[in-house]
Amino acid sequence: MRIDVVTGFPKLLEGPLNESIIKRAQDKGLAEIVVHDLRAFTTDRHKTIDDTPYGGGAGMVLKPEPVFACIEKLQAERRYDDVVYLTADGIPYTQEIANRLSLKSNLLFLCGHYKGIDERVRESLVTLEVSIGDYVLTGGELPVLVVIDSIVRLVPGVLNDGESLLDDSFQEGLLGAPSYTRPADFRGMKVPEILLSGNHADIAAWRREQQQQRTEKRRKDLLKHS
Ligand code: J9Q
Repeated sequence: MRIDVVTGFPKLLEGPLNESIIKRAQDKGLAEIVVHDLRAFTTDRHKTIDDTPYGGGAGMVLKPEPVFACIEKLQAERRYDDVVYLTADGIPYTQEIANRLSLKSNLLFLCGHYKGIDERVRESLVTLEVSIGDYVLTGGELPVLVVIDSIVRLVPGVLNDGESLLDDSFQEGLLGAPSYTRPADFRGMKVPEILLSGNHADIAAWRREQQQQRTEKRRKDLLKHS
């Protein structure tokens, strides 16, 4: 899988993409992630990527010229399955969307400012608009990291046995069961006896029950509809 990211703030991405499982995925050749600095596509002395909004109002809007120049250059090199824009007014991001995107070969992500990008970019270049939740952020860089993390871990071969996808509770529409590690007694707080029993069928049934109870108590919305 090849992932390109277009941003005015490449340094916000480089640290997180070069650590842990995402780094390992790239080292193994399972994912290639390339970050592109929008400022490299400006033509003025000050490398201006944003401007004030027409009609007035607070905040700045990403200018169309560097975004078009960057994305058109990339699209001349390969065909993208989707051009994804992270925005608070996008469709809510879910595990189902992550599953679908993880099957693609070429994805291009565009990070906007808090006030967004010129609407003509969205109309002409963007094919998928997603939101990671209902809160205000300063830009699309952190949401892009969330989405890339959720996708890359699903690429076959990225996770090792101890990180198995089979344990992803969200794939079943449930919250996870509680986890414990040694010691079995920490300051008098004991690990549930069943987890020490070695009876794997009973453990699986207990965990399933914990997942049901937690989901019922904390996230009734997950149990409805689907
Ligand atoms: C770019 N708040 O918020 C939720 N998902 C994405 C976003 C977002 C934001 C500001 C800028 C994306």
